[in-house]
Amino acid sequence: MSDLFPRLTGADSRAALFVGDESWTYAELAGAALEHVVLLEQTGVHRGDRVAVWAQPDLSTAAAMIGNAVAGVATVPLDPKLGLGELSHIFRDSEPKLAFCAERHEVPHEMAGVPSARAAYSSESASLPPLQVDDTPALVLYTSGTTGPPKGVVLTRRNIAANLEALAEAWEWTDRDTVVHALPLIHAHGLVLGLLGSLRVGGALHYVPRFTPESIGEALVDPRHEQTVLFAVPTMFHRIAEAAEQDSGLCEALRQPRLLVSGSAGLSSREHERIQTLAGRGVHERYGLTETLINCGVPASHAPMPGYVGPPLPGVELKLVDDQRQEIDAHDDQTIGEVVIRSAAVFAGYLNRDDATAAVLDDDGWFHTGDLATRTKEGAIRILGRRSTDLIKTGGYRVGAGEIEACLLEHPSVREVAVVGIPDDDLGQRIAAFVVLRPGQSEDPASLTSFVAEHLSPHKRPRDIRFSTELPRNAMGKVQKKLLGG
Ligand code: MCA
Ligand code: AMP
Repeated sequence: MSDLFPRLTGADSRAALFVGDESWTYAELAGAALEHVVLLEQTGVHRGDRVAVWAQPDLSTAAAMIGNAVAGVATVPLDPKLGLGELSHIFRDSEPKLAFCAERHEVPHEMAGVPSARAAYSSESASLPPLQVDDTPALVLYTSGTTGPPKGVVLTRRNIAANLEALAEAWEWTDRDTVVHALPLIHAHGLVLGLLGSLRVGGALHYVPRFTPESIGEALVDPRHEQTVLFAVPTMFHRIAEAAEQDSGLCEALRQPRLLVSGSAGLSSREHERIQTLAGRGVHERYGLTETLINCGVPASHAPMPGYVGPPLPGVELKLVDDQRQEIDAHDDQTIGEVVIRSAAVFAGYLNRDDATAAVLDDDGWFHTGDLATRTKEGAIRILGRRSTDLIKTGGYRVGAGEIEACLLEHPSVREVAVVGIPDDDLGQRIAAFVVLRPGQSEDPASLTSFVAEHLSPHKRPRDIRFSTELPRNAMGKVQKKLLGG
């Protein structure tokens, strides 16, 4: 398919999007996207520019993102929970020509220097011109690294189309499916797979604005849907399982979807078993990164494989390499190597960060993920951890320890700090900060957590603050995070 969203080109009255109690057909979404294109013209936005979109749970948010694509403009999605420090970094780095917010929602922070626009599109029926699958940047997704502020991952139309095509094949994903999810519309999982994936296959997305197990259960049994597929992170499956064990209605709802898909972090065998018992079917896991999109997945035609993320998707080349980046040709499910990936979905680079891009993407197009894994003789991949303890996965969010450390070091009472991820049944890892205060200072943990919350998104707040008199260091003076549980 050389058109990114064929069903928006020949737009019809088939449902495309459900948000809360509202819904739009493909023709209405196309009409709304064209209204956004007019707004872009009126505000002097041109092809090749970037436009930020506050990712509020609203039909107009989707229209703005699709309209941006029609205008040849890359979308920079903004988390409505972004801290002011993060927002100024994103605006400085991506220099958007406009920041759009759906009219019914508050703009969380206004920023001088970036014009803002509000609109509620009225959804007149229309069709879009074809969106050529080419190397036009479509999205800039901000994601944390081990150090420094988040980097903008540039994904092109070709990256997105290639990955969605591979997933559609692996999951037998068609226009009969309505994806149900409650993920934020700022990351690959909720935005690329959930929203753009549903539109590309010509199916529908039922977006649940705020995750609760009950709201997911209601969406799964919504009579408007022919068949559903659930996308969620392990924390959500954990909470759904906890609730379903006490709620037979929810348990019944969990039996309805054609496919249950987990990703963004590893789903423990315990949660796999719980869902299998409750739903009478298991969870199909898949593995990816913002920079590569999804690399591996258990195919729908295959039984779920607890502990494994399946083989590489069609069109994805995967190698395991050692510390010297030499290939390890092992298929024994024992030998551990770093996962490196080559595919048409691998990103175009970090925005304004050629140095950081060169560190992970080699001259032959192989992307070094930092994830450690084994491979079975059938080719199934088992993710075992990451090379760096400084990347934390909490609730499926990637959080760089360095970003939180830098924030806490701005606090006048803090002399030293080390941030680590500690294993957590619910979040996978929870963020813990080990803090050494300046002599004579005293602070309570809540004041430090609030300090982080003033600058960064809520999910970056440490759940544990532990005070100590010094941090464990090696002979070179480097903090020994392993001794702190990280
Ligand atoms: C958090 N809270 C806190 C603290 N930390 N309050 C006080 N002190 C703290 N230290 C706040 C939360 O912000 C929330 O606030 C409230 O406490 C309740 O928290 P909780 O119920 O635990 O919910 P949550 O932690 O906010 O959310 C859990 C979640 C969320 C819904 C599972 O983590 C989530 O949406 N995760 C999805 C991440 C994702 O989409 N990742 C995809 C990356 P309030 O109630 O005000 O909100 S893309 C990717 O990874 C690749 C490509 C892939 O493979 O998919
Ligand atoms: P992000 O860029 O937020 O997309 O995070 C990507 C990281 O999430 C990967 O490098 C992995 O460490 C982790 N990840 C994603 N899916 C899985 C999975 N199914 N199992 C284990 N880790 C995963």
